[in-house]
Order: sequence, then structure tokens, then C-alpha cells
Amino acid sequence: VWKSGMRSLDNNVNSITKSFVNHVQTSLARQPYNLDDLGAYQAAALSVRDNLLVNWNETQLQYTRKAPKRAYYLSLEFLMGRTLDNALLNLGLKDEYKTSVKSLGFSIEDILDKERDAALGNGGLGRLAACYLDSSASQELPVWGYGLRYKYGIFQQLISPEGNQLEAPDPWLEHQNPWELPRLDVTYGVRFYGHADRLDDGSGRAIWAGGQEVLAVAYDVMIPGYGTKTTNNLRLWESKSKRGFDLNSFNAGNYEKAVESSNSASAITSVLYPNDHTLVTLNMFGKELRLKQQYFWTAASLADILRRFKNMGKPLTELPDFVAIQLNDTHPTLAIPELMRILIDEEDLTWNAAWKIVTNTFFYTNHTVLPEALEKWAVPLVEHVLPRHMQIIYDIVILIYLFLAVEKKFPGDRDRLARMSLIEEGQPKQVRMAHLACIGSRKVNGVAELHSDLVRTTILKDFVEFEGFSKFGNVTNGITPRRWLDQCNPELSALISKTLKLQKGIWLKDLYKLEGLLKFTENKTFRREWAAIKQRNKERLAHHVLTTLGLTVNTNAMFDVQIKRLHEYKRQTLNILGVIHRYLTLKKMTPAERKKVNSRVVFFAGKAAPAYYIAKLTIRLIVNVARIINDDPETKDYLTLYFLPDYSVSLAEILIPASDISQHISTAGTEASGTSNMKFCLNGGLLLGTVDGANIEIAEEVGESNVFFFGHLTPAVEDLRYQHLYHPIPIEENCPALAHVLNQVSAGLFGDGGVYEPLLNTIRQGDYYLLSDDFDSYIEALAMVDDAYRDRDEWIKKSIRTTAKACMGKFSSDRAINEYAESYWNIEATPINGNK
Ligand code: 26W
Repeated sequence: VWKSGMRSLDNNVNSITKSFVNHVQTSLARQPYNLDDLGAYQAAALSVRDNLLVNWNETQLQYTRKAPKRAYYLSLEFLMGRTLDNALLNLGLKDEYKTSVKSLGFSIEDILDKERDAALGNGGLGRLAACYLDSSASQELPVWGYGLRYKYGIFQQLISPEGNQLEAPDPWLEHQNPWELPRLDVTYGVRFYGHADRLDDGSGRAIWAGGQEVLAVAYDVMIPGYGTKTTNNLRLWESKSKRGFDLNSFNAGNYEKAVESSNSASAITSVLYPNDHTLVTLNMFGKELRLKQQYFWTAASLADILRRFKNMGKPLTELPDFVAIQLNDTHPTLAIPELMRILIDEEDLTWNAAWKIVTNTFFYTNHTVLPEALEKWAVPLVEHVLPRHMQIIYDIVILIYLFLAVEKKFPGDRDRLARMSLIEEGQPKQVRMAHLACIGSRKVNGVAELHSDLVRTTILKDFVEFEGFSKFGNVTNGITPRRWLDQCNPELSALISKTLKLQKGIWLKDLYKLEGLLKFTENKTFRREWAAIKQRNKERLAHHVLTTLGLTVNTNAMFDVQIKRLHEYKRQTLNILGVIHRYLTLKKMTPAERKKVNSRVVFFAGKAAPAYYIAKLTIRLIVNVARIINDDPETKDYLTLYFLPDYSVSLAEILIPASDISQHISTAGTEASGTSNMKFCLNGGLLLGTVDGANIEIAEEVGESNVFFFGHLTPAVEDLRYQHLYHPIPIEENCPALAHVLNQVSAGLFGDGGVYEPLLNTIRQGDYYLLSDDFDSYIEALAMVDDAYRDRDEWIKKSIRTTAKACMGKFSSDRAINEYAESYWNIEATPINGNK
């Protein structure tokens, strides 16, 4: 096979094959004739990496030479998923590799499937960072990412026979990772603890010494642009002990103590925190380690950024002309006092000069307005771990912020001062990171129109009044159409290219071109092809369920999908209670009546934070409802449901193209944006959703007739919550249909009803997320979806319109990243010369 394969290949394929074989023999030290798929994946990846490296080197060289202003994206999470397929697409080498590996007896699909996801993120925030890196490189923007190289990514989710979520570690680095370049020579020392002594020379400087020093080691990940030579960098830090182990203790026979400091250093980057939205469940040790992660990462990144800047030979006052630093939520906010510390203590700048540089360098994006998600750090903890930074934070409060400025603008307004302070009173006092991020930044933005409005009118209202409206903007999120259409739905991508008579290289970089599909809605052949592709994607998903879970899925049914982190505000509970309602309705019907019903298959996937009891109980309910319903001979032709374990980027790539309808049903005003809603639309899936986040802007683009909206609007939410608290109406009166469903669950229809009481009580008592207020209109919306689906031809037209309009341009991350580049960072495209 190897020899005959080699003969028939053209030059490009030939050199790929050579490089592949070379890596098998030299890098992997294996024999080509007994290579398995994993080995083939590794060899293919290493040879692709050689290609990337050439472009990466060239890109970095030209950035240094041309010295453009650069942007740095600081994110504690980068949810990259797999890399090989994306690298092949962006390099334009997919077909060549396909031919090459085929000639060697492998299938490219099997090889691609061997790659583990790089799952260094929880969900929306981390995946957005990954899409933005893809778009930055594709738009030839000089952007680097900075993050942590967690040894373990987001936990693997297992489901026990009872339906409980179990967590297992995710050892994603178990086999070597071909996509990273260890830079063992790029290191920085990062200090923790110790003591900070102010100098009494009137300079405002202090000396911070003692404590623990940990080494940050750089690992670089190459980020290729689509159809450009630009290959940007994602630098991830690994922590390790500065001094190896303690030889004195070792010699004295105290082996445990000898490795203690080394263990404590490497603990910092050992695992991604699986909490999205709150840290209140962590204990003291958990909180301290998270704070150390945040400082370790921001300190190393800033040191690296400053070293690069200083190499240009410019004075520090020009830093904002050459560097923009984007804070992805408040997680990297310590960068603000850290830069103050460096400028004052190490660079001898005055307080005012330093503050001016800082406030022109940073930009802050808020990703949630949920109160429990706003980060706060206990003052005693910050004092202990970062004594100098605590001093600086107090200085900001006193000097610049409170007494000089706010007091001047609003004399005597004590309440306002307390509301705006960086320090929240209480036992213990706490540092409010969102306030620090806000006043330390040049601009602040939210991630969809509604959400940015909420940021301006709720959590940062006082700051808008203080600093002016123009500091607060909006950049609606986006997604990369390379991964979320071309890669995950190659057939649809090919049909689009064929229909538009455009190479995908054109429209994948200018998604507004999809609008050209609109006129084909009336073309019957086109519609048939469109529908056939959706059908094959449904079969691909069914095949996945069959091979992973051993279950057979009815592919003639409508596929209804809700995939996202489990959270009360996202209301998976509303969905499962809706499913139960449907089931009970089917049970009451005669067989003849049932025959008229649309068949529906409901898919759920998503992880719950390990300590989030109610979220885990929701999973348990879904799994147990599935067990009963899927086995009921009377109804199973009409309604089945599946909870797919271990949701990941790769699983999303299978689920999204297969969806007829997807659910984005958060309580109005709670989902900042959502990004999977955009992915579904791009793949011709319709939306069922509340008037929330980016759903609103999607509907503006596709037209409301192509989106199924329901539920109360944001302004009503506060009043409804007030009513539930102070004038509660029994649920039997407020929403009889929901009360009936809850009673059936309590009565044990899906196993021991008592188990679910805590979950059901969140609705019966207080109903903070307003399920009882939205349930009836939710059921109505589901019925409208059924009606619409009955007219299949019209449905396909809606599906085409959704792809053509909803996700045209606006929801491409290319549009979003260009907005950041132009209106925030003030950076420009820097094309890399030379042939690709
Ligand atoms: C303190 C722990 C913690 C961890 C993560 C708090 C908050 C977060 C993130 C900000 C939560 C998050 O991922 N937010 C999501 O961000 C997406 C990208 O902007 C939005 O599309 C989602 O609506 C938002 O929930």
C-alpha cells in the first residue's frame, strides 16, 4: 500500500506523504506498517504543525519588524475543541491530506476522530475566546491570546445508572500535544504572599518581598488564519517550582517537605475551575487557589507584554499607543493593580502618570449580569496573597476615585460613594472586581444589545453617570463560520458554494454573501437538496447515539435540541417539564388522535457545576423521564428524549447541523448573549426562544416569522419576582397545567418523587426564574412549532431563510473582532507578506 500510494500521488500530496512517513519513523519512533489511527493522527498533526510553524515564524518576525499596535486577549478560558481539521481547512490542505492518508490505508475521518478536545473552558465565554482567535488571524489582526495551560480541562461527565452526574478528570495531555510549542526559555517569576512595605520618601513606592516565588513557563499554540499567512499565537502559562525541590529537607530524610513547595507551585495550573457563574460554593482553599491562578496568569502575561514593548525602545508613556489589553470578564482584573505596581514600584513613575497609562491600555468586557456571578474577593484573602495589590486598590479608592472625583461630582452623596466603592462593606469586606475593571479601563462593553443596556442601567449605572455614556458600548458576540459551518457541515457548505457559484474561500470570509441564497428559497431542487442534507446530518447524529449509547433514534421525527451548561436561569427545567406535559397529553389521546401528532425527538446535553445541586437534579430528572417515556409503547413513536453525556465542542459539531429546532429559553434579561443560537441558525435550524440576549438581534435579522418567541419580557421580570415573594399565588391558580406536571413528578411517575422535591420547590416557592409565568406561553410556542413543521416545504423555506439571513455577516466573529479592532483597540490589519 505504501509503495503504490507513493507512486500515484501528485507533488503536494507526495511531499505530505513523505513528511507523514518521516514523522512516523522519527518523531513517533514507530513502524509505518503497524500504525494505528492514533499514531496516524499524531503523524498527520506533526506534519501539519511543520506547515504552521513556517507561517507562525514569519508572522511573528513581521510583527516585530513592522511594530504595529497589538491587542492581547486575556482569558482564563479558551475552549478550542479539536485543531487538526481546522488547521487543514485554514491552510487549504484538507483534500491533499485526505488523498495522502487514503493512499496509506487510512481514512481522514477516522484520523480526525482520534484527536482529543482541548477543553480549557466551561462554555460561552471560553468558546467565544476561541472564535475570536480564529477571526483575528483570519482578519490578519495582530492579536495574541494569553491563558493558562491547565493540565486537566473541564471534567468528563459520566451519568450513573440512577441518572446522577459523576465527574472524572480530563487528562487531555496524556498523549503528547502536537499543537503546542514548549518555550522553556520564556519564563517569569511570580510572587505570592510576603510583605509590602511602603517607602516613606513620598514617592508612593513600596517594596514587596518574601513569600513564595513560582515560575511561569510559556507554551505557544499556533493560531492559523483562514486563507491568510497570518498565524497568531496563543500563549499558555504553566506553573512550576522555581527551585526544584528542597534539598535540605530531602537530605534530612523529610521527603514530603522536600517536594511540598514544588507541589504547591504546580497546583496553580493543574485544573480548570468547572464553575461558570459563581464561586460561592468553593471553600477557603478553593478560593485561594483560584485567586492565585488569576494573579499568576495576569502577572506572567503582563511581564511578557511589557518585555516585548520595551524591546521597541519606546517610553512607557507610549504603552497605550502600542498595546491594548482586553479583559475577558473580570477574571484578569488583577492586571490593573499589577500594572500600577510595576509602573510605580519598578519603573519609578508617579501615581498619576501610571494611572493614565493603565486607563488607556485596558478594555473590559462583561459577560453576565447575574449578581452571583460578579466576582468579589475577600479583603483579608487579597491582603494575605497579594499584600501590595491590596494597598494599591485602597489607594485607587482613596486618591483618584472616591475622594477626588466622585465626591466632587456628587458632593455629599454618601450612598453613591458606598455603592460605587471598590470595597463592599461586610464581614469580611470584599473587593468588587467589576468596579475595578470598569474604572481601570478605557472602555467597557457587553455582548449583545439588550445585555449592554442592562450593564449600563443596572450593575454599572453609577459609573455611567460618573464617567459618561460614551465609555460604555456594545459588541454583539459572533461565531466563526469556518468551524461552525464549513467544518461541522461540509455538505451544506458545498451546496452553498455550488448554489452561489462562489468558492467557499470567498463567502466564508464575507458571510453577508449568504444573503444570495434567499432567491433560491423558491427553487424546488435546491430545497430538496437542502432538506436531504439536514436529513443526513440527523442520521449522522443518530449513528453517533447508536455507537456511543447503543440507542436507536427515530430520524423521521423533528429534532429538538437544548445544549448548554445546566443552569436554573437557562431553564432546562422548563424544557423537561414541557416534555412531561407533552407526554401526559399524548397518554390521554386515542391511538387515532395520536397518529396526527408530529413525532419529536428531544436532545439535551450539558454539564452541571459539580457543586450545583439543583442543576444535577435536573439532569437526574431528564434521564429518568427518558427512561420511562422512551419505553412506553403507546407514545414512543411520537416522543422520545435523550440526554447525551459529556457535552463538548466536538459533540456540538454533530448536534448543531442535525437540529430542526433548538431552545434558548432563559428568563428574559439573564442570558447575556448566547452564541449557540447563532450556530444553529447558520446551519438552518430554527429557534424557539425568549426575548433575551442575541435571540433578539437574530430575530431582527431573520424576521420574527422565522423565530418562535414566547414568554415575558425583561421589564416585567422584576415585578413578577416581587409578586412571587410578597403576594404569592398558589401555583394551582397561577398555572394549573404546570401544577399538574409537578404533581405527577411528585407522585413518582418517574421514580421516587421525593428525590425531586428540592427541584420542584424552586418553582413552588419563589419561582425566581419565572417558570410558572412563562409555562403556558411556552406550551403554546411548542404547538406553533408543531404546526409549522407540518408544512414541511414551508419549514424548509424558513430553514433556508434562517441561514441566509440570521447568520449573514452580523453573527460572524469576523464582524465582531473588527468592531473590537476599530472601535476599541485601534489596531489595524497587518498582512504577512510572502506566499502561503
Ligand atoms: C466566577 C465564576 C465565573 C466563571 C465564568 C463567572 C462568570 C463566568 C462567565 C462570565 C460566564 C459565561 O460564560 N458567560 C457567558 O458568556 C457568553 C459569551 O459572551 C455569553 O454568550 C453567555 O450568554 C454568557 O452566559
